[in-house]
Amino acid sequence: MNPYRLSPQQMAFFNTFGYLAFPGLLADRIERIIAEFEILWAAQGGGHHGQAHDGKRRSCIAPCVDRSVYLSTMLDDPRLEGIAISILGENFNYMGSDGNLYAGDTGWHSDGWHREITHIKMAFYLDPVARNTGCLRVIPGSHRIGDKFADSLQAEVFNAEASWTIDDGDVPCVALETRPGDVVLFNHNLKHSAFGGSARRRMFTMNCCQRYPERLLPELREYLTGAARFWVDRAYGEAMINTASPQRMVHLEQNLANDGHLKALADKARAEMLEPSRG
Ligand SMILES: O=C(O)CCC(=O)C(=O)O
Repeated sequence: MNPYRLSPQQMAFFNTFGYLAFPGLLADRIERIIAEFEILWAAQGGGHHGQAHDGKRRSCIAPCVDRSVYLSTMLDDPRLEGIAISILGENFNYMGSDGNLYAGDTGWHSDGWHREITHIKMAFYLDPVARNTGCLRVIPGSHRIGDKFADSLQAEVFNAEASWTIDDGDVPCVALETRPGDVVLFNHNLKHSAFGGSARRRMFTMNCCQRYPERLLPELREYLTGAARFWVDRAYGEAMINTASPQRMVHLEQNLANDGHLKALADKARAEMLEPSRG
């Protein structure tokens, strides 16, 4: 059994505020992780889908870690797996990964608005980032759907100027400043953003969620349709699937059993879009 677990206090913090930070958690692996990340970009022409990164628009690789045998092992890392198990249960689902060269700000948003199933994102920033140089900013407690505070924010934060006569960058928040090797994690419902980063701000993410009960499988299939805009045919990349141990497969199995509709949707996206989505 994986012995790594969050403490009751970390769990309470996550439940109340919607995020956690783990300074230095992957310091022992970060050099190789960055090297493998750069190999993926080189294989993709340096930027988005065979183009150079122009420093003006976000370039994206999706799936990201799934394309690399080494990066796929991050899902087996007992520290990351133990964190996900603590929040989501032993049989949590891995929900994919994106790799990014950001350029410019990311406005306030949630990654989902999930009422029943908890979804989390682990984010890995590969350069030192601070409040005004592109670190992740979060609004604590904004993930709690049904809570008056979170619901008011959901109605007002997408236009801070009109709602409160303030700039997006002045919305009260916590700035999760990080160095390479740190890990930050948040509930998908949590409002988050980033401001003032460089023209090649490197980060990638890994998403995980609770296993879906049978009655909510249509919702899981709907979630998976979101991958079609990246022109991917399956829920996971080949390296992730082909090198999966039985333990890793626990976290892949439910999506692999429910992604049969994805290829047709990805084919449609390939026919209709000039390039895969940038995010
Ligand atoms: O670092 C950023 O620009 C924001 C990241 C983000 O919004 C996300 O990964 O969902």
